[in-house]
Amino acid sequence: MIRFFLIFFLLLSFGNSTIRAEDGYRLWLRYEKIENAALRQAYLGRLSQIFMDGEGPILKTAAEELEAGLGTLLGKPIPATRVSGGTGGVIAGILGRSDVLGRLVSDEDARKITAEGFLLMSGPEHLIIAAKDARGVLYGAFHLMRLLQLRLPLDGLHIIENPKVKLRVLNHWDNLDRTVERGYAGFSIWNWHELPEYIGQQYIDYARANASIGINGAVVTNVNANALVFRPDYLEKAAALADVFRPYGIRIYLTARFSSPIELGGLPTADPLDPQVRQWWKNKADEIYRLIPDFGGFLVKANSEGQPGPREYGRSHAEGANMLADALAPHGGVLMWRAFVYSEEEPEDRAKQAYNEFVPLDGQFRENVLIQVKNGPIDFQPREPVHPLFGAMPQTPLMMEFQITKEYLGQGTHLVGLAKMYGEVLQTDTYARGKGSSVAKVVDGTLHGYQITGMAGVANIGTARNWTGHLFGQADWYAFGRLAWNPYLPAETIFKEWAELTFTHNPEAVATITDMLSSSYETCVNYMTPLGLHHIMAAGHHYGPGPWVSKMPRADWTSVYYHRADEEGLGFDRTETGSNALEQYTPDFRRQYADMDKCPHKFLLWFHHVPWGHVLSTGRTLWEELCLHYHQGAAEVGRLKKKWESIKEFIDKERYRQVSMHLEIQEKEARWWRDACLSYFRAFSEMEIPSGLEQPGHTLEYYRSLAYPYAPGIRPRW
Ligand code: BDP
Repeated sequence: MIRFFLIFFLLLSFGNSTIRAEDGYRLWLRYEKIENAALRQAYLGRLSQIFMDGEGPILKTAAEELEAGLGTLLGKPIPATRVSGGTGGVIAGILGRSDVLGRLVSDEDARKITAEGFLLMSGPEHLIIAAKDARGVLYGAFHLMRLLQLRLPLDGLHIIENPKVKLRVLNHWDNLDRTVERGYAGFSIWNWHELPEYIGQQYIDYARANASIGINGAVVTNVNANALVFRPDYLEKAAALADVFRPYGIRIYLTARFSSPIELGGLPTADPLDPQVRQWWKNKADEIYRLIPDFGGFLVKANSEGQPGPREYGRSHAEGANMLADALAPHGGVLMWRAFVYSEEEPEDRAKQAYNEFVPLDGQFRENVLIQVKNGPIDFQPREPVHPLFGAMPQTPLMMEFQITKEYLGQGTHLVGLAKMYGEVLQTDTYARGKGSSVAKVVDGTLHGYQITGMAGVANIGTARNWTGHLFGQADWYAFGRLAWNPYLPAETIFKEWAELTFTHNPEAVATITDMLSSSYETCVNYMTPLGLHHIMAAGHHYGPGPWVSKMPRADWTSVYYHRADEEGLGFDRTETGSNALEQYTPDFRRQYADMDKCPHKFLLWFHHVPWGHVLSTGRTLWEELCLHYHQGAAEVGRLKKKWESIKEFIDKERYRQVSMHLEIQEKEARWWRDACLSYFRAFSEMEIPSGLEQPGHTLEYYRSLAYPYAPGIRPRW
């Protein structure tokens, strides 16, 4: 009997040896030991030791990461030493520091490497990581370990990777009290109260994770800014974070509240042309750089949603931005000024505001200013056409702002692979310089020759043990980093990488996860805002449907403003007969959307008010098509669940369960979206939901009565 149990338990533990308990904390950096002995041996042939050519904090990090990562992957200590002339092993370093690398790397290759880029090249018994700077070496080291994690061969390796975008930054909408605006993964990881003395392990692991995907900047405070962060004691706290980030090649940035000179400095004004105000900012910048010599700069939200700004003093956004840019310039800092502005007076169409405000200012900004533009003209909706500013400001570097946190895309409970959306936006042609003028080319600077370039992602990170709350939210963080490095990477490539790094090497499971991520974006759009609908979420927290929202302090915060449902039809006419927002795009772009009958369906109701009975190219009426999309979306979530169930055996128990539970919620919420929206719109169309489709389980009154005062992520009232 005892023997029987022993054998039973042995079998049990062997059976599970490849699937250990996991809680998601290790992200995509799990470095599981390579099981295949032959493959391990093959790797060891080139990677048995590490020689570092050069020194400094970032190179030290690279050496430590390689030691730890390769050691775990290969199941054997891989020691790192200074380069000594030996050749077997990894030889990593900065070109031109000593002649060891110089001898191994051709001049032609060396010329091709740019700032932060790297060369990864294998020889018979060695592997070279060569770069022009320390960050490049670190990124090369992580790239090498990714190859091993993906079990890819190193024979004949010759890769040159240069980042296409210079500033690859996360934007944390984190408040100093640790609440996170639009955060669904717990509280802020920055514990300001215990800083600067207490350095949480999570800060270090955060920096590692970012460096591993090429992120080189973090704005640690909310765009709805608090001047307190400029108080000397808070600056010391920020300096402590900067010290953690520095060895990982990450710079810290802060959000600057425009009225800080009043609130903190006691000045009577924050007018950007006032000499005292200008001096205050100069002094503040000097103070910051004394503490943080590599401080990145400021991010500013001004004259938007109640935030103070230059317009209060009759000054332009350029005058406001330039004042701050001048304070930062002597230290090499940059100023990221957001284009997400809309004036106090309600406009005929909010989608037009940023363009109207900023295009006339093209060329008026200092050289160290970037204008940070959201991907679409309204506000991170599930699907928006690209922002008309992309391509319209050739003399001003525009940087992309994506939202990684899913404020409008299912928040903490829906699986939606955002890389698909990012890719769709980046690949869109603006036609600014003729065909082929993609948004990616605007952002990477090649279209207009921008000197600085950037991409920002509003972070989805919090104190949740798995960082992002929804485990698949990690894929969005990962994708953001990879796309900021290379905006041309296909979403599927990223998903596949992430699936394999995060879960398993089983090809079937990897393919299934890739497929789940790839299809989930369209699915979500379908059950939330199909056919170009937008901004019909519940008010305030934006959790769940709220197409009936009609009473808010401003009309352009309501849903009825955006969907314009009436007896006649549905949608916002943004053509010549309506707000003519379409006019802000180039003629070739416009041509695709101007005609209701030719407009791609995904933006139909964004650009047109379409009669309910209008027959679309599918042969169905608008109403039928709307019903079908909502139903398809909800049904797809059921299929997502099935796909996940089909790979259960390849996923560890804990993470399997996490995702399963979220999929249950998503399915319930997708149906809620479908039924609430169709019940509401039905009152206008006066048409029935086609009989083959499931009918809403409740009355419209019921859906309207649902209230969630404690839904997460709302901005606290200070
Ligand atoms: C909106 C959010 C709001 C942010 C704002 C912004 O609802 O919380 O402050 O964007 O980007 O999406 O400034």
